Amino acid sequence: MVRLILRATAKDLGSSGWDQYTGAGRISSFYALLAVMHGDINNDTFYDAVDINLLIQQLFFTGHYFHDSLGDVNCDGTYDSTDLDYLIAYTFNNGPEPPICLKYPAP
Ligand SMILES: [Ca+2]
Ligand SMILES: [Ca+2]
Repeated sequence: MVRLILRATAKDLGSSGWDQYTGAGRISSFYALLAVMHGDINNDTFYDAVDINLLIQQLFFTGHYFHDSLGDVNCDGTYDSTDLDYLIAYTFNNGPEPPICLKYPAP
């Protein structure tokens, strides 16, 4: 799983896709961490009411509290009220765990 995440979030170098000289490209620890951290907005390794509160703050009030992809709990490429519903369902109603997001391109 770690290899999959590192490959999927690496910045492609050289020929498009995997090649013998640069492999999958340059590892991006930032995007690799984002792939597994989204939803855990305060980065304390738990999904809880604090994360829900942070998402509410960014969705409905002024301010920008976290990288946009951290709020994309359902991995659809944006954060909105459906991510809030997803996080609430997981935290309080035994909903599905937030998936690993591999779609964010490496910088
Ligand atoms: Ca958290
Ligand atoms: Ca989303």
